[in-house]
Amino acid sequence: MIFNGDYVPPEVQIDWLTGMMRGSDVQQTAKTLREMAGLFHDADALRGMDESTVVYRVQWTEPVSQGTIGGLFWGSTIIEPGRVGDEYFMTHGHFHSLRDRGEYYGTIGGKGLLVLMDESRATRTDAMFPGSLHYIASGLAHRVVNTGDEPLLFWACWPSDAGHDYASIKADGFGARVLLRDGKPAVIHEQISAQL
Ligand code: PAN
Ligand code: ZN
Repeated sequence: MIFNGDYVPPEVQIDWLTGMMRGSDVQQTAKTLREMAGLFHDADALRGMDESTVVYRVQWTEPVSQGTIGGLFWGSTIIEPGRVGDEYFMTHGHFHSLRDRGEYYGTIGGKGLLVLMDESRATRTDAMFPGSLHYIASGLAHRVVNTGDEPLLFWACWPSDAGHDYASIKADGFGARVLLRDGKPAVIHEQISAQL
């Protein structure tokens, strides 16, 4: 059935070490500080920065249309080194719209932290370094933070029907932030307000 000629996957080439992708099907986006306003906790520090600064770039291929059950997407993300105030550059982060869809991340260069959060806001981090492989279990929101002084590059593979839920992260953030403390990155967990 799959060989009957109805479906020919698009040709794409990747450069493992730089994260570059080539092919007619490749899509790309660059996220600037302007688009990320509200995600960093220090609004004053953000106001003092050039809002056209690129925080990260994503390239990816969608060999089947979004929402297709059983397909896979593939892409790279490069996060620049930098901070807004004491908070390291990072991705937006998201839950998958279909919560029971997982993902793989694999790191090529740089160093950072993968921040994972479940629906109850319990949050933990995994170290990212060249060669680190991350199985992101279904139900976990995921964000990557570049804690190094060079670009952080990782590849990702995710289900074509996963979808991205950015709204809940924009509204409530993650349960922890990665901040510069005493000259090194520290994971600062949110204060849980007392329940009456
Ligand atoms: C990744 C991410 C990519 C950018 O491909 O989409 O790293 O991060 P944000 O989407 O949070 O801006 C992925 O997790 N796809 O599902
Ligand atoms: Zn994802």
